[in-house]
Amino acid sequence: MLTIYSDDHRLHHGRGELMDGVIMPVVETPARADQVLARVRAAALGPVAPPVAFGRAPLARVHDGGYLDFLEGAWADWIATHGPDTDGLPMTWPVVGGALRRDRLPESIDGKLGYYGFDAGTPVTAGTWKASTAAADVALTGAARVTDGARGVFSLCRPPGHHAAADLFGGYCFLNNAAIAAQWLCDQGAARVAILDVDYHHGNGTQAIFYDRADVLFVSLHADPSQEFPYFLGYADETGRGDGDGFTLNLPLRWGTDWSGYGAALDRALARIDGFGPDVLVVSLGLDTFERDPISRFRLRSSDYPVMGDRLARLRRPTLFVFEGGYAVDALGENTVLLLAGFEAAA
Ligand code: 6XA
Ligand code: ZN
Repeated sequence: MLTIYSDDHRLHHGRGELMDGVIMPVVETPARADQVLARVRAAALGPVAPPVAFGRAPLARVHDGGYLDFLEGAWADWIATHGPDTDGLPMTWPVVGGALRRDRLPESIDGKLGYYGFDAGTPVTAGTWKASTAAADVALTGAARVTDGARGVFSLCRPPGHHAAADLFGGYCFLNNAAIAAQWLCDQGAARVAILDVDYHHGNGTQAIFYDRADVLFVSLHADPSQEFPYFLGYADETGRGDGDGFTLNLPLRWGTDWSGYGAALDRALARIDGFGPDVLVVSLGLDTFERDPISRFRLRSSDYPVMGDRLARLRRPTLFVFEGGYAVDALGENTVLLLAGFEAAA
């Protein structure tokens, strides 16, 4: 399987995130992608190629123009106010319901961070924009190889993307790599694209981007948002809206879920995708379902990932894997490659 990868991910290296009541060292580190790449090479999964630069147009098909301008200039704005010794983090938010307003974009960088960011765990750094645009290019280049006829391609994106909405960053995500690739595939002529999100966390950004649409099916297995981040989206009663009614399927699972519960939910997800009949499958590939993940509470084992890859291959669709979360760094490369190799073996 071809892997698309860019060293530019290392330009995004946050110092701290607010977790458990204190600023802690970030868990979303460059070592994650480095470790996965090393394992891709050691296991001889296939060739590794750099991305092609697609520019701003495919980003603007998914993200708000004002949001892209903000992200591009956020670090310069931050250091003009606060200097370069800390990263940009929001701390005041325009809550829903009208008690605070979201119809005014503040001129202050602290105001802008709260306007466009939804958590205090996603630091904006000197290299965030460059790394994020490179990650989008990694996803788009993978999508292009799929349209060229590849059966499966792995886009090793970092930073991840599935929490980023049209005009929101959070959950370590800035640009929604999977959504940008899915929209690009639609723009190239795909009539139906399915996105299967197997990250431990709900892909709230991806769901929101496609919530009104019948041409992009969003199916997600994730920790019950009543227990887990992002808390405010990802419930089973969210099924789409308007034309998109019936084209979102959320399968929330309780803390402690192991393969017995996960595999059954995966079969439901795959049956829905099969019924949809997509031209292309985009998999938001998070490996934070692993039993030793430091911030997650599912109990999947390494031996479960080849089985997952095998089942994905049995859909018999051209498939783009877009890397998302996973923080048990010592096992992350192994688990990722086990899944992708399981896919290849059955494809
Ligand atoms: C809260 C947890 C962020 C989750 C990030 C993630 N700081 N999403 O892995 O898939
Ligand atoms: Zn995650």
